[in-house]
Order: sequence, then C-alpha cells, then structure tokens
Amino acid sequence: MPGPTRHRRLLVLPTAALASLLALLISLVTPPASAAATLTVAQAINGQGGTGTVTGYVVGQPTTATTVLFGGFTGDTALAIADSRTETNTNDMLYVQVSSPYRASFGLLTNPGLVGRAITVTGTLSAYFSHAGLKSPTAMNAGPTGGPTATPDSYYAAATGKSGAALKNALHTIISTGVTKLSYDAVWNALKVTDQDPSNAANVRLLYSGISRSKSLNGGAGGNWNREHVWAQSHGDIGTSAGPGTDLHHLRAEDVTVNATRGNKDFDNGGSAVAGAAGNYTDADSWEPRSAVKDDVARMIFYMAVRYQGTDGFADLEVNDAVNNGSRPYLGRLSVLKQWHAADPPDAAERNRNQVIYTSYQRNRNPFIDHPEWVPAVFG
Ligand SMILES: [Ca+2]
Ligand SMILES: [Ca+2]
Repeated sequence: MPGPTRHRRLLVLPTAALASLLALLISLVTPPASAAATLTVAQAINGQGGTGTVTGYVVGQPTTATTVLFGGFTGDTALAIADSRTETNTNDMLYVQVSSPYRASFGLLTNPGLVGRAITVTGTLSAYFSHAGLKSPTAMNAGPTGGPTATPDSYYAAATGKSGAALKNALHTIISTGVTKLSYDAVWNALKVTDQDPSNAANVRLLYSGISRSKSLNGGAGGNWNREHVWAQSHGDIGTSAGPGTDLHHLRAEDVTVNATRGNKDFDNGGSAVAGAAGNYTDADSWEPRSAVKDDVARMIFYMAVRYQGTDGFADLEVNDAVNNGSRPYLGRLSVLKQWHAADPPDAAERNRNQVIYTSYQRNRNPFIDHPEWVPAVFG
C-alpha cells in the first residue's frame, strides 16, 4: 500500500515541480538579447558585447572612467545609470552614450531633473569612457517619475513597514548616520550647485522670489543673494556652526532683502504681498511662500524635525501648530505645512536637489521627498 502511493507521487507531483524548475533554468540560461529581456545595470556591466536593453536609474553625467558629476552638469552627451538611485560607486554604473537624436530629452545639462528617474535604453553594450557602457542607442525611454512605486531602495530598508514614532525613529537613524557636515563657508559653493537655475548654469534660482541671479552675486549687499535658513536660525538657536545651521536640506539661495523680510517668521497662509517676491505673502507673525515652493518648504521643515532630535549638541527641533514660536525650537504651522505638502508632490528639480546633496555633499537624504506618504505616517 505505501509503495504504490509513493510511486504515484513520484510520477505526478514532481512532474509539475520539474516543469517549473525547467522553465526557470531555461530563463536563466537563455541569452538576454535573444530573449529580448530587459537587463539590469549589473547584468549589462557583466555582459558587455552585442546589443541589449537596459533599465536603470539616472545618477549623473560621466566625465572620466572614474568620475561622475551628480550636479552642475556640463553636457548632454553622456549619462550614468545604476540599479540604485543612491549609487555613488562608478564601478556599479553603466555609462550611456546620448547620441544627438536623444540629447534634447535625455541630456543632463538640458534635463537635470532626470536624475533619479528610471530609464530604459537599447544599444550596443560596449565600453564608453573606457568603462562598461552602452553606445549608439536605438531607443531611450523614461519610466514613471520616482517615488514609492520605484524599486525598493536599501537606503530605507530599516524604515520599511513602520509608521508613527517607530518610523520617525528609524528615519532619524538613517538620515543621521554617516553624514558629512558642511562648514557655513562651504555652503556658498554648495548652493551654487544645488540651487543652480536649470535653464542657466551661470545662475542660481532664488527660493521665494523665483528670480534667476548670477552665482557670483553672493554676499550681503542689496541685490546680492545669501543663505536663507528655511528653518529659521533663532528657532532653537541652531546658529551657523556645522550642524542644523549648515544643513543644505533647508538652506536656500535667496535675495538679501527678501531673506531679511522673512526673518524668523513661522509659515502660515495670509498677509500682504511681499515686495520683490511675487506670490509671497507676510504679516506680523508668518510667511506664505509662493505656490510653486510651498510644498518644498514643508518637506524641508519635516526633514529638520526628524533629523534633529536633541542628541548631537543641538536642540530637538519639532513642528507645532503655532506661529510666533520665536526662539523656541519649534516651527509652525503644522496643519498648514501638511496641506502644502499634500497639495503638490515632489517635482524633478526637488528630487534632483535631494540626490545632489546625498551624492556630492552630505551623504543623507530627505525621506519626505523620496516617500511623500511618510509625512502623514509620521506627522498624522
Ligand atoms: Ca499670520
Ligand atoms: Ca526632532
């Protein structure tokens, strides 16, 4: 009785399993090009030769075999793509030649907002800049904009599945570990890269006023731009020593006069129009930025509240639902900031800025730009 039963199982059940195994083996050993499968960047690096179609994230512009620009782009002819949006090691990148038909849509000088986007490109898998590459493309397509639907990123692995205080704590650890802190003086040159005007590489784009102004006009005089602390310095006395007062995630280029008018006001709706900064409003206790950057401002404040928890020599910064916070380590108004965030998702320029700060300066990211859904998950 047991004998025949075992025999039937051997004939029936393993057949299905063997069929699955055989299909898997066929998929593994079939050459990618003939299968028309889309390759990962790692597969394309390890399988140079012939033609192929590769999907990866745009991370920068290669200039030598070992150098990739992550911001301040200088040309439209080459891209570096990787399997991770946060890749910084050139060994794990594929260099893609951008031939003339594709430069208007895929050149990084013209399209700096492509950084962080997934693209799929078909061409010859051969060396470019003496580095694993893809040349003579015959098709290039951009995938959907980044965000929560993009490939899971190892950077945020410890935050996966968490919410509330547990998520806040996990994100605090992630964005506080291994960071590089800039000097206040180094912020000048960093802003010339992070706040570069996408349509004029000689200029910075000012946050509130939206004005495009020469990078060389940094300083303290009228008509100059200077370093705006979106989390106002007096709120928690963060100052300008290396730390929250020099953190690029909330420092922005702004006109000297407009910066002084904002002062240390909390953020809220309402007030009178601000001279020299169209679309901005202010009253005695608050500042309302122009609509295009309201959401950016909100995500900067949320970043600061999570990044600074009172454990590194500075105050525990928090968001509250008040204005007139003055020198307290709070910034408001929470309910309005949440509205501004929810009304407008991160755009290409904001995602590019986050990537540049990560790759070129601080080695940390604003999680609320990468995962907008984490704002309600942390702040209710
Ligand atoms: Ca007000
Ligand atoms: Ca905090």
